Amino acid sequence: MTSAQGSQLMAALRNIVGDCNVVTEPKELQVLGCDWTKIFTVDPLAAVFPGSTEEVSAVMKLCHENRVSVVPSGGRTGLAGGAVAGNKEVVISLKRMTKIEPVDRVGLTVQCEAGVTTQAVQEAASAAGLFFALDLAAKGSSHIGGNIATNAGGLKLIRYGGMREQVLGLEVVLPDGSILDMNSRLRKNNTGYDLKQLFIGCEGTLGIVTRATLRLMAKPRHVQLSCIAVRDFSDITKILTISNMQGATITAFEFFTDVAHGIVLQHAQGARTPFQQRAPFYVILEVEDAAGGVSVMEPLLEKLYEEGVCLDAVIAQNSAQFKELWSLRENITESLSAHGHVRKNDISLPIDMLDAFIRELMDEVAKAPKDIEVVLFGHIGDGNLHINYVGPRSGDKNKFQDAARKVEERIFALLPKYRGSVSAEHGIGLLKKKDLGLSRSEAEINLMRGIKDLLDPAGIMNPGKIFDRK
Ligand code: FAD
Ligand code: 2HG
Ligand code: ZN
Repeated sequence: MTSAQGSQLMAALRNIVGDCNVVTEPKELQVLGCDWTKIFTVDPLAAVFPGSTEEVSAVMKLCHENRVSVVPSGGRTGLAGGAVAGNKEVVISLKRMTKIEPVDRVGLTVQCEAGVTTQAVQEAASAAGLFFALDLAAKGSSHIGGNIATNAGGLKLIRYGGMREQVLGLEVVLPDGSILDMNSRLRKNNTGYDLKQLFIGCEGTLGIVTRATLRLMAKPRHVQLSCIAVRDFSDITKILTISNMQGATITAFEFFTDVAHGIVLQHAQGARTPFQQRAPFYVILEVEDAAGGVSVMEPLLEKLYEEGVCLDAVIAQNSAQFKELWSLRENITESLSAHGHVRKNDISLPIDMLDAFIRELMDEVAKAPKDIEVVLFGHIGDGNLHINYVGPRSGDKNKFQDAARKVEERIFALLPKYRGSVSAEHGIGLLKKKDLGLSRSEAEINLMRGIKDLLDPAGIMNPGKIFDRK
């Protein structure tokens, strides 16, 4: 693009969204063109903040006519490089689109614009006496549009499903600027292909989500939370099996290693271990009380002690302790970033294969260079393991990434035989493009490419994410 064409494009963008909603200042663009990964080159042409679906549509149409690529951007908490603009793209940030319609208490739905934060939707539901089920530590920053585009999983998937399960309807702006209204509030609608599903988890490669209708539910029964100290990884799956067989309604089943725990204690303000003696693993278990407020947690923990799978356990006795226990899990990501250079994996396995996989994983971990700490945690009740490689901050960032990649490759190579996934919930983005073939067949990837070509023949919609065009 010549500089005259560039200036013309900027003037046209300003004309659509207003002068103050176009950013071209390089320092600001370094932030706006990046997500949480911070390891990829960032080099956007501009960033724009449309205030309505019509403005998103006009921006998209303009970019389409000029064959300028775009990167949709939400709260930029993504962990796969999906919102990174590294090739003179226009970043389209939905941060001004934050309207939430009044909650529908009969049908249990709420409609909102895509720039609303996850937490704002939780709060709107709660203020109406209802509940929005998606929950993740990034909720204060992540947007509903980003949650939809990544099909976010989070801390409560075991009970309520992921983002896909919360979406009833969507409005999407397609790469040519046309508006596709699939924003129905129907619970049941078997009228041909369910097209909205294509856009959930597409990482912004097929269109821009501008509005959604989300499913709400009655507030859950009172829940109890415990943190359980565990000797051996295999005891974690035993705890899950026993909890299932006891008929517990599990609302969260998370785990972390003592290495993760130590890093949180070091970096998260006010963090304290709830145990006198540290253990190799910890489970965060949240269960609903039975009808009539009868505690399920206490008899369950007794059973776990009896079965010898629990070294020690604490139950949160009040809301402050509840928050404190959760923060031991929720603060891991931020604490790891404070600790050193980080490379992240987000894999999933069939739950009954976890023990066998972990044994093989530990063999690989033992072979890793000594200055790479391997930190394990995640939504283990969903078979979702977060593996973080952490290197000393004093070391060279690029050398660390190369060394961690080598360990990661060996661990990824274990996945196909378990039919595991290289990305459970964070997506492929730029980070895992090379590894897509480990979890998806050639036939599946070709079909994905066909869908991409159909919806985005000009190839301007978040190009280079998930896969490259042939
Ligand atoms: P962004 O990072 O801005 O973008 C993510 C992707 O979505 C990009 O490909 C972008 O192009 C696309 N996109 C954004 N908005 C739109 C739109 N309106 N239309 C189309 N495409 C769009 N993830 C989980 O699944 N579970 C967790 O438990 C979890 N915990 C986290 C905890 C922390 C501390 C952090 C930092 C991240 C965590 N994440 C988790 C990852 C991240 O929060 C999720 O992927 C989230 O859904 C991203 O939302 P966002 O608005 O920040 O999206
Ligand atoms: C979580 O579960 C997030 O806390 C982040 O998905 C995981 O930092 C990570 O690897
Ligand atoms: Zn997670």
